[in-house]
Amino acid sequence: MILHEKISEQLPKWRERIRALAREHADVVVDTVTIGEVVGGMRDTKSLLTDISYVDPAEGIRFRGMTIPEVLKALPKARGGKMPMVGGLYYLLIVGEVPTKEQALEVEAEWAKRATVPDYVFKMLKSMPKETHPMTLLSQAVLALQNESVFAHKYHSMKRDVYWDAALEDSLNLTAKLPLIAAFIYRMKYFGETGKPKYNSKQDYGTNFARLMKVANKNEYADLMRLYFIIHSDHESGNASAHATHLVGSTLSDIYYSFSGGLNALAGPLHGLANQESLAWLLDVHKQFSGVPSRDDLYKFAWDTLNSGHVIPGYGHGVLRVIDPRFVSQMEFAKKRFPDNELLRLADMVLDVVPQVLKEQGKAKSPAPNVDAISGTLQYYYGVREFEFYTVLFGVGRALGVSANYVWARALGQPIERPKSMTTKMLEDVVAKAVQQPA
Ligand code: CMX
Repeated sequence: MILHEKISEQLPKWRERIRALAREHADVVVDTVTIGEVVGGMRDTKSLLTDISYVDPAEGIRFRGMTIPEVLKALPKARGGKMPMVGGLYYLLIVGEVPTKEQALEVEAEWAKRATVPDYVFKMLKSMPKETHPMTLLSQAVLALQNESVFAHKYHSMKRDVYWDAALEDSLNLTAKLPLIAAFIYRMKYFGETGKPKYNSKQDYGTNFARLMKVANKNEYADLMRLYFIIHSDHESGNASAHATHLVGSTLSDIYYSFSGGLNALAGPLHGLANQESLAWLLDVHKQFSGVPSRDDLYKFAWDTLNSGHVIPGYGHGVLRVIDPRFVSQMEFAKKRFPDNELLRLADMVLDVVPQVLKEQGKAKSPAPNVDAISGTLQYYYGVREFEFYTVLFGVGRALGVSANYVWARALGQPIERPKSMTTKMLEDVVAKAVQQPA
């Protein structure tokens, strides 16, 4: 299969580059760790290696060196749509080159071949209490699929240098099954439908997902979801869902165990949940003012939110210091398709007002919007209005990036993660010494 061939071709060169770094330059200092990093959640500590994506604070995400606008322009488009095929993005993440249309279609065909979910997974989902959170259901379904892991079954009989091959098999199987599982969870939980979803091999990833979700405007929603899955796929390796997947995988747990761990991280309110909070905030404004308020009223509402001790969801970022290009691409999508929508006009006004309010408050390092400021508005417009489901959509997209990283981590023999801890007393001793002997 095409992804196997491409990795085989590239692997010797990559292995040699990493080995040379470890063999000849292990003592070269990249950065010094500060006490701020030790006590502050390792913020910005340079200690992870990936060539798949990189977040530049002044520019945003680059996938294999390409910005989002470059990716959207360069990747082959889906038939009948304006957005690229998700299969082309997966090829780019894994191979590191822009695929031809045929190569992107080959990945799509691989997914179609593998897109079946064993009955026991659906049975398990159906047996869960009705109120179970959709992220719990998704994580459980992924974990249940561990039973199918090629990597786990072959582990004792394969050599280390082919781990990546089994990892790629699993990753293709997992990513192929996720649209079926996510759409099943949606239709079961909110509409009581439990029929077995079927993938259509004549349709691409985006269209299959839109059809299975039963969204009325299927074609536009398919295009939205292509864009959505692409921009949510990866955000380098330090974010919680990517890092959790990487950490679990570093023990040679297979991608099912690893990604289920990643999903559990994504389910946290500080990570994947902000998209629903952001839409809820917009709807609150809309309700309070019975429509789009005046600029002055919105300004006051934003200040009231801050004064009541809450954050304004969808604004600010841990790394980015500019407007998130993932926000921009979604805003452009919306403005082209439903420019007169009231909620969109409100989101636009928020974009004008909130950064000013955050600047005046002077706390947030970045007052600009992040990806979550708009993604819920788009889902809401197309009729997916069950907020708590939004993180599941994020999860389906995130699988693409973390599984590509998982394959390369096995290919390059990345070791088990084991950072070192210190005690508070040790840190205090370091500080005392530094105070006695200033540099
Ligand atoms: N509204 C109000 N206050 C904000 C803020 C916002 N949107 N963004 C940052 N701040 C505050 C922080 O709470 C912090 O206050 P304290 O010093 O009182 O703790 C201060 O500004 C400094 O924060 P920061 O260094 O700029 O940002 P952090 O790295 O600590 O946090 C983030 C980043 C995203 C959690 C934060 O900006 C935030 O809470 N934003 C709103 C929630 C949100 O949109 N989350 C989605 C993130 C997207 C993603 O995960 O990719």
